[in-house]
Amino acid sequence: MARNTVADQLVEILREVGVERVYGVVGDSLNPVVDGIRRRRGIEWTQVRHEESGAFAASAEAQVTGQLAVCAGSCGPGNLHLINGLYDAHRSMAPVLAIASHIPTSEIGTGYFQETHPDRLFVECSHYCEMVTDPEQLARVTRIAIQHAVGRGGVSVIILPGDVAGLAASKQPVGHALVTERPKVRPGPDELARLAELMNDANRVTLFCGRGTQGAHDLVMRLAERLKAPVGHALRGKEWIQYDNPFDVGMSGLLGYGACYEAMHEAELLVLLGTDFPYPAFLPDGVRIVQVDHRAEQLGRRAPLALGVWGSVSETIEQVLPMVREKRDRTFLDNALRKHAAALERVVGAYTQDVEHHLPIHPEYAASVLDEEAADDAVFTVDTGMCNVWAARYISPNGRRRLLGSFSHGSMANAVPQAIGAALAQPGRQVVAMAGDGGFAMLLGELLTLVASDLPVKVVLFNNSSLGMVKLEMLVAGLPEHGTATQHTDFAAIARAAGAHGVRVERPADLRAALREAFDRPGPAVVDVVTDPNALSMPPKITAEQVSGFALSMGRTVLAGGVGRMIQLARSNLRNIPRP
Ligand SMILES: Cc1ncc(C[n+]2csc(CCOP(=O)(O)OP(=O)(O)O)c2C)c(N)n1
Ligand SMILES: [Mg+2]
Repeated sequence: MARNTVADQLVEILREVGVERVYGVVGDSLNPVVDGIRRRRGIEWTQVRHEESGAFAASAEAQVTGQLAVCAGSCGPGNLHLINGLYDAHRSMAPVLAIASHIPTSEIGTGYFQETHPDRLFVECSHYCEMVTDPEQLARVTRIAIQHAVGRGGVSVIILPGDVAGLAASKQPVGHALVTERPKVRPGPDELARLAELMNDANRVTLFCGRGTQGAHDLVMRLAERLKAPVGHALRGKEWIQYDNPFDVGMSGLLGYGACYEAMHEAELLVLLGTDFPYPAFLPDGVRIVQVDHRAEQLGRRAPLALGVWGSVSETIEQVLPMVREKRDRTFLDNALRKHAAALERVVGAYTQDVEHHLPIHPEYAASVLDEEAADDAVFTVDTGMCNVWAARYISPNGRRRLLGSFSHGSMANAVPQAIGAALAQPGRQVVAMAGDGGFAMLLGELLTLVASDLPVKVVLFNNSSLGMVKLEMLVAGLPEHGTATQHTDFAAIARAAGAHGVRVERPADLRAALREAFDRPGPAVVDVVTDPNALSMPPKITAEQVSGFALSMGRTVLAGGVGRMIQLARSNLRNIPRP
């Protein structure tokens, strides 16, 4: 295609780096870009109903493919709507490029119709945020933006006034090899030697894993075997580390379970692997802490370190393993495995009693049936709220499934928009959105996107007619719940009216068949599961004040939710403990 406008040139560069679609909502100032996409083969304009969804979708696409994804918003309110999704993408380190079109250059600074300052607005949620005012800038700024998003992992924003987008493009050649793969970071020899020394000196070592352990499962297991170390994880590490793990002691954090907290606190040396786990309150005082991360700026953000190792997790373990002596004493590990199994045995029955008849349906039951019925390589997107808890406890990772959420930014309404991005990026793969009724309602327009684009996303709605997570938070704080109830809504009927398959499930006995049917049918489906709003879950460590506050405002407490198939892993790990 002949390059003629600045917008065409932008589209051309996006195609060159493999971008196949741009998510957004059209708008006057964006017209040259949308028109450029219409005329260019190999790239599509993907219409969503809210720009925030476009940013979430791009983020999910980037997270499942590992490649750059793109969203766009028109001037003023159009691109302003991107912001929450961009915050999420940025904090998820998803390489996303946002095109924010802008008011005419001649009007900037005059309080013109729809005027905002995207160059100021998006600074905090991006690595790079620059305005193009001259055609000569476009190619270079676009490349720099892409390199920031890919290289540093996160968002770049190009601000393009509509008049500039429509100008004739520069005649300068744009061809340029862009770097799209991130290298592994190898730590310095001194850090590696010191790391080995700390590991060799400590009798009790615990490994705590985050998202940075992606692709390092086997190496983490080898290190744990060498050190006889329990292995726990943060929520974002779960999908990479919690399966086939003979050292598993569960998860720490507000949604945690099992013996991870104890294993971290009873260790002599705690090794944080690729995690920016945000809760200092769950990290131990008086335990030596080592942190390994490929981003130097993350080191020591949450706890004082005995050693910070600037390196990729896999590269660090590969380099350090030859220097680490095999420990013979399994006592610490075996005790942690026993505690973990016992902790899970205590709660495994939490929801299972008479659950086939319990009305409304217990959400933990719904999550466990979903876990069994979903495909082995399904992508689960999980709304912020109680769905996070159900996913953390019931969705069994296996190295092929994916689990996406708004785990760092914690925004509601992420699940369906993220599912749009995952479904478009990987056609043929099962995509399940675990949505809350509050989250689903918040960006309900995307139900129409699912239908319009005929995306086979299966929305499993945990419909408790409640902003349940906040209700729990209020109870924990000793406050009477207020503003958390929402009206009963038949979302299945809404789905059917929109043209999707919709089924409302009120009886537990109907759940499995409803899920199977939704999975078997082509196209979008909403399985509206009416769930119990009083099914609550508590973190494994809560303070006395929290407990009394909780008990004060609630006659009946469920101090810990159940766990799903991970009990089988815990039980089988017990069998690895050598008999005396
Ligand atoms: C955009 C946004 N607004 C508000 C919140 C605070 N918040 C966190 S979870 C939640 C309730 C979510 O309700 P729902 O989607 O129904 O899920 P549930 O917890 O009931 O399962 C709220 C209001 C948030 N995290 N994000
Ligand atoms: Mg709810």
